[in-house]
Amino acid sequence: MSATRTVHGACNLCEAICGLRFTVEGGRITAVKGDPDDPLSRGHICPKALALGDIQEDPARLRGPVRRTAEGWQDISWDEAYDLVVAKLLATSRRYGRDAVAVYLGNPSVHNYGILTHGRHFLGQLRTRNRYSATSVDQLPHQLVAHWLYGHQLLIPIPDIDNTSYFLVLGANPLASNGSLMTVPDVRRRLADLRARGGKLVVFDPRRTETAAIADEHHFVRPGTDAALLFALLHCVLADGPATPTAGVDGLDAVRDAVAGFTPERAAAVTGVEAGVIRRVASEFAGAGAAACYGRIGVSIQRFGALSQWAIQLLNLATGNLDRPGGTLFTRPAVDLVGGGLVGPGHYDRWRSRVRGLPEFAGELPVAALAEEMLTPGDGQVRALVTVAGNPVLSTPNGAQLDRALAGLDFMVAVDLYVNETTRHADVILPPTTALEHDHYDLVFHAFAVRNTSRYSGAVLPKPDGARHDWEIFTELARRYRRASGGRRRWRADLRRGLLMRLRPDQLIALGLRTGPYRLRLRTLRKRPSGVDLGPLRPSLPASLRTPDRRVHAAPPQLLAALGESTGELLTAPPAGELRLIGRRHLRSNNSWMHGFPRLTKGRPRHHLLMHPDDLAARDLRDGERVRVSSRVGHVDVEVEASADIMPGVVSLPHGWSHTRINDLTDDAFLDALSGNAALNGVPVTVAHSPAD
Ligand SMILES: Nc1nc2c(c(=O)[nH]1)N[C@H]1C(S)=C(S)[C@@H](COP(=O)(O)OP(=O)(O)OC[C@H]3O[C@@H](n4cnc5c(=O)[nH]c(N)nc54)[C@H](O)[C@@H]3O)O[C@H]1N2
Ligand SMILES: Nc1nc2c(c(=O)[nH]1)N[C@H]1C(S)=C(S)[C@@H](COP(=O)(O)OP(=O)(O)OC[C@H]3O[C@@H](n4cnc5c(=O)[nH]c(N)nc54)[C@H](O)[C@@H]3O)O[C@H]1N2
Ligand code: SF4
Ligand SMILES: [Mo]
Repeated sequence: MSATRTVHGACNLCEAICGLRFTVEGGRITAVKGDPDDPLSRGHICPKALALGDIQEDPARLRGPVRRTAEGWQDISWDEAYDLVVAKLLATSRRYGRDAVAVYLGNPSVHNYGILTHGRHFLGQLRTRNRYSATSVDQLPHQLVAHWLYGHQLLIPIPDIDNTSYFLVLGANPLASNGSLMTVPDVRRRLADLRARGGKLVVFDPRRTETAAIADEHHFVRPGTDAALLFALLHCVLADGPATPTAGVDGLDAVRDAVAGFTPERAAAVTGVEAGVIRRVASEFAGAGAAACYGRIGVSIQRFGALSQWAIQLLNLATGNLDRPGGTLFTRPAVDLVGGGLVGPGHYDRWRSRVRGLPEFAGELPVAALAEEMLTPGDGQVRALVTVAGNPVLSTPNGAQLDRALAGLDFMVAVDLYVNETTRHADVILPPTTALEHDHYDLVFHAFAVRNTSRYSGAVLPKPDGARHDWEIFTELARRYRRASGGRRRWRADLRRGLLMRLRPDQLIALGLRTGPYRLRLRTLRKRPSGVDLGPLRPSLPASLRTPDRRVHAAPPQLLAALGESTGELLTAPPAGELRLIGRRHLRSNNSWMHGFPRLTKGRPRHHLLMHPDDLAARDLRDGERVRVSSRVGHVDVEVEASADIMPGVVSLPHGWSHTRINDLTDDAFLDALSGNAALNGVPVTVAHSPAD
């Protein structure tokens, strides 16, 4: 005998941030639908949203703190857990120095606003230089380039997909991912609309993806060679010179000189894209009137991630498409992280990692260095770890090495809902409430959306007795750590911080909205749970820039120098017969988790290695057989699937699976040199019969 309610909510699983309507019966979710009144997602929903209910019910999900003992996991009280964590971390820091405690923040932490608002109260107190996150296996090149060109790491221009007439996409598959650094729910319909109004979609990807399949044109490009392709496109655009660049841009002359050697013919030999195609795409892009070039994971987690992301910005700038409707524009979010000064502009190379000397960015070191920092003895060796919402054993390069390194730590604590391949090493796991049990405001992804909107969602389900939100866990750890470390006096003096810590996330959001560009009230948003529409992306230059002179710096010295140093390598064709490994995503899976829910994993297997039939034949391999994929750092045995949809010379494995771990093949020494971002795509591998068979 339970009432049925319909409750508005949001999906926080991917960057599309769809508005949802949940049917709740007797405390359980019995149906989930897309919210047609949401001004951004317009009713869109994907199969993963249904899994929000599965996570809620999942018996494997942790409901209270646990401690690892010789006999297995043991329930402990929150009090015991907090005290143990604080005592152990403090002891490590006192004995070996602050840098002996490392932190890894995983992807879901940017989808959970309480972690963003309150995580720093605790993590900041650790004052360690060993801070790591998913950023350096993801969008670090975008942030570095934005920092240099536009003066702030989060000033990332977003494609105006709803108004563009030429959409040039490299290394992204929004039909599977639902968009990234381009929050774009309902992307299939938006791309159909683009084509219906006579626009063109052109995709460069080593695999004929779901997105490539609906494009006007798809071209294979050899993994890791996009920078050569992009500089050749730029070479054509700048040499032909019909387009008018965006106003207020400095440095394009230096760029023209720097890309002089990137002729379409030379780029063709490296990339596998015909010179004629490069010439034609360049001239169509420059002549389209409103065009947007966009590149995502495929061109970020690779050898030349920063140069590729720079080249993408340059292509948009040089053709006047930056800050133009239908081109790429900065957003104007209701809580303004950039303009409101809530996130700093970023800084580069203020310090370096101890062992390999990799540069920090915005206070974080590249996660490819984490395992060696644990395994290499000496002053500053990492001996304890805090992970938050992540699974770096599956998500970061040479995961097997990290797995070994974690086993040797003195202490580890994880704030996570699950025991996973990483948190199984933790001494203590502190599980927070689920996404349905807390309220939500999307601090990050409104800021990267193709339309300005704002939405606050209350909790869908009540918080269970004894449960803790992520932000409450951090607040309590912060209090106890402060007390135990004797920092109380300084803390009292630091009034502003103290006040901020006393506010709940929704109170902070209320402040951010009130002082933001639309002066919104949280009260208004509470009354309109589908969200409010704040209009399309609009030109905002030069006011939105954060460079001191309010001009775009198209040719930062570091990027120019890196281009000069890499030109030789960029224009050298890879050795014949080499196989390069790339990753892929599927609509029904989400990074390293949610592979355990039958409703998402039913149907045909999706973990196979995709390989071109010619490459199979050349190695005497058969479709469906188990093969061994080997790289410098490890090997994986997996079934191979013949596919003409993959470029010859390329193989693809999905990312995030626990039994075919792609990151046991990716290499912690294979990086984007400039940013330190892991080059998880384009890894040289060999494929042969599996010795096990
Ligand atoms: N080879 C290859 N590797 C890749 C990629 C690739 O394309 N190819 N992609 C990279 C990218 S882009 C990313 S972002 C990373 C992602 O990799 P990670 O940073 O490791 O993130 P996830 O796998 O999403 O982390 C999942 C964990 O977060 C926990 N979690 C979920 N929600 C919450 C919450 O609200 N609070 C807390 N405390 N915990 C929560 C889950 O229980 C789960 O254990 O992987 C990267 N690795
Ligand atoms: N369903 C689902 N959605 C997700 C996620 C998920 O795991 N599942 N993860 C979320 C996260 S954390 C992120 S960061 C986004 C990522 O969003 P996307 O970037 O759209 O992610 P992918 O689908 O991995 O697409 C990357 C594409 O790059 C191609 N590629 C690989 N190497 C190269 C290369 O060298 N050059 C070029 N040109 N292409 C290359 C691959 O073939 C693939 O098609 O997705 C988010 N959305
Ligand atoms: S597209 Fe992303 S945000 Fe939308 S329902 Fe699916 S997982 Fe959730
Ligand atoms: Mo990501």
